[in-house]
Amino acid sequence: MLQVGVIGTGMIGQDHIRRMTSVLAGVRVTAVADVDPAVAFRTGERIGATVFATGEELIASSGVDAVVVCSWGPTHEQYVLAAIAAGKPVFCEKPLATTQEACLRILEAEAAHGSRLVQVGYMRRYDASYRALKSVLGTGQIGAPLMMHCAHRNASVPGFYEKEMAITDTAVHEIDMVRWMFDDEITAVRVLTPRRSSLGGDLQDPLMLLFELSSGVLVDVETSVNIRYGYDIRGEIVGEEGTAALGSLSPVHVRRAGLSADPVPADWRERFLAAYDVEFQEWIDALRSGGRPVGPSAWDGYAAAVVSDAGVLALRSGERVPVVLAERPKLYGMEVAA
Ligand code: NAD
Ligand code: ISE
Repeated sequence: MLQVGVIGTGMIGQDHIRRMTSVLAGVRVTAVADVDPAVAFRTGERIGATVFATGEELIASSGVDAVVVCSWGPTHEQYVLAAIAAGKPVFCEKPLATTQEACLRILEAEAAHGSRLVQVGYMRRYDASYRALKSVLGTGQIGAPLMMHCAHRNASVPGFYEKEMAITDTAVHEIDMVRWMFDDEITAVRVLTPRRSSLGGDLQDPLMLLFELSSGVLVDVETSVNIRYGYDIRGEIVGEEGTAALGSLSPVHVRRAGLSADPVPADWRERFLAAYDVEFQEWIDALRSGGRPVGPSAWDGYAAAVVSDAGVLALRSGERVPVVLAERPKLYGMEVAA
């Protein structure tokens, strides 16, 4: 049984605790910590886990074999570094860290440890539709890929959400997905600002991002974070001989009263429910069998941060911004995980 400690028991922390306590096999949540002690105590009491005053104390505990970091992005670096220093595997929700410099510090620490400990929560790699799309691409049946069209739509976002978060917090999922889907790197980013939605207050919403890949493939990503009607994730690849798109998720299609309708998920928890389950079960199984994570690595977290930084610069300047990655350390090989 893998004993897991969860740092950050907010929205996604609770969701991952629920799956580790009542859905998945081979795992037990033995410890929790949150900067808000009331939230941590309520959670600890409910699931019978030890509550620690700080994430660092949780990481040091002998009752914790592996750590899950679900706190706010700017706090990820300190906990990931502490887990590496303790030699414990750590699953960090996206983003790995909020600056590429912080991601580089994590890469250095993991390289000094000598083997992989870090996995980053880019769950789209575990989603059945994205996996099926990648598999169609791999068979060559639509020919060489030329373009991909993506949309990432949230019904609404919290009050603290700022315009650059459409890139660093939202489109960062497409950044990782695109690198994985095409086994390629993004080499430049442009960001266009369409007419502003009146539903987003001062937010510059929507945005239109354009990624160039080293193969010449172009990927456009619409982010709309006040779309109201639900959580809608789209992706279509245009190849030389055909196209392939993410399919409908609904097991049932309803036609009534002059309408033909599929339900739209409310949020990421509903849309990626199964993907998070697979992501965590594969992580748990990997740690229990070989002791090493095999999903999205610290390198993937770093690469996403560099592209995301380029996107922020492109948004501010209106210019095309090239992406320059550091040399990939040997530890991460050339494989694209999961
Ligand atoms: P949230 O605000 O609901 O929860 C975060 C929790 O972390 C809060 O309870 C807060 O008190 C706690 N916290 C903050 N600083 C802390 C610290 N220094 N030490 C310990 N606890 C601390 O946020 P959320 O929506 O659950 O997001 C958390 C992380 O998960 C973010 O990095 C976010 O980007 C990521 N996320 C990923 C997905 C996904 O689809 N993979 C979806 C949502 C959120
Ligand atoms: C949130 O943090 C996520 O990661 C969701 O998957 C994404 O859709 C949302 O825009 C982010 O704020």
